[in-house]
Amino acid sequence: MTHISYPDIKTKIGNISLDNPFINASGCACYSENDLLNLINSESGFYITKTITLNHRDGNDGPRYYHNTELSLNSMGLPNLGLNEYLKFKNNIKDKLQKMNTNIYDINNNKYNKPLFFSVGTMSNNETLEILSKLELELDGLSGIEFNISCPNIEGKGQLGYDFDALDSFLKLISETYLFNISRNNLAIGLKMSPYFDNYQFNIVADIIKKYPRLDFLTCINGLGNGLIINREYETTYIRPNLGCGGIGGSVVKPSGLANVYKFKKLLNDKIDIIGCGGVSNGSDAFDYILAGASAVSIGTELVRKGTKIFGNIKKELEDIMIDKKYTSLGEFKNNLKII
Ligand code: RRO
Repeated sequence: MTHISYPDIKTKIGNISLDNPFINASGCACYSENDLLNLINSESGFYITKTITLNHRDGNDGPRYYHNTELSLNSMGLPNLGLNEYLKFKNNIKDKLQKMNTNIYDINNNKYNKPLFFSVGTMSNNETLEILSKLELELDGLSGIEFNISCPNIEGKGQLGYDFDALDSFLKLISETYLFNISRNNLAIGLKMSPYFDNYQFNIVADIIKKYPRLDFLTCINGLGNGLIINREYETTYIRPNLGCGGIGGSVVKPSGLANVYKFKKLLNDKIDIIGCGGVSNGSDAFDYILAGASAVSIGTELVRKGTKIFGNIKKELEDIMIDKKYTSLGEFKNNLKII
């Protein structure tokens, strides 16, 4: 009988250890307590909330989400339950897990085995500071914070990621808070990035990021803003907000996602970990992102389409590719893309 030894797919974001590199893309299947419990019970390596604002938001009027086999289009407008509800969820997980038949809660060591990240909104500097002052008192059970500098769907508000001076001022402001003094071993801090398309943009943003060495990770990329999909039969848009335009996700954005991971990894080297996001639907997509420099991989559109069972499938597919290529750990091919 042949014995297959499974490759090691453990990884790290900052100093947070992960059993595997897979996470839900913020915004996908992570709005409600039930969504988050489903993620805990899935085979993802870690999980993240919908982007959180101080107060509850209903978001934009519907229809506001559409997908077909190749892509998704959304203009959700940041609907979320507000900070207090997500804090309540975080603080009650232990009780809930103890009641469920799950090995995610390790009773003997009194700890969770699946790191939780919060996605935090950046609607205004004052609001972000208020969120941070509350979070500073509530860090137990929180492993990471991803600041969303790239929401494409807030009417009247551009992306912080495209306003370089405002981005620098924002990072300076949060870098002076208590949060940035917390050890990397306890908390990973990162940014959900806008997609960039021009080398000038990559260089300028990388230079800004370098000024804040406590940043542990970048998640590249958020949806491609202002896409339009047309329903030809009815001669209408598919979604209602923003004249029918919204953020594009799914397999069509993968080349942009890969290039953003690859370019930032080249510009920032090992100073920062990258979570690859955009068009991941199978193990080959995940392999490509890791080869281009990603330490972890988010799943968005395909998670909404298939549900949390996608994590088990994609993990197995990545392991099979590694077995085929005789890789025994992610480090053997991560950031090893060769130019022909
Ligand atoms: O809620 C949204 O409309 C939304 C957000 Br905050 C985001 O970061 N990315 C996206 O595609 N939609």
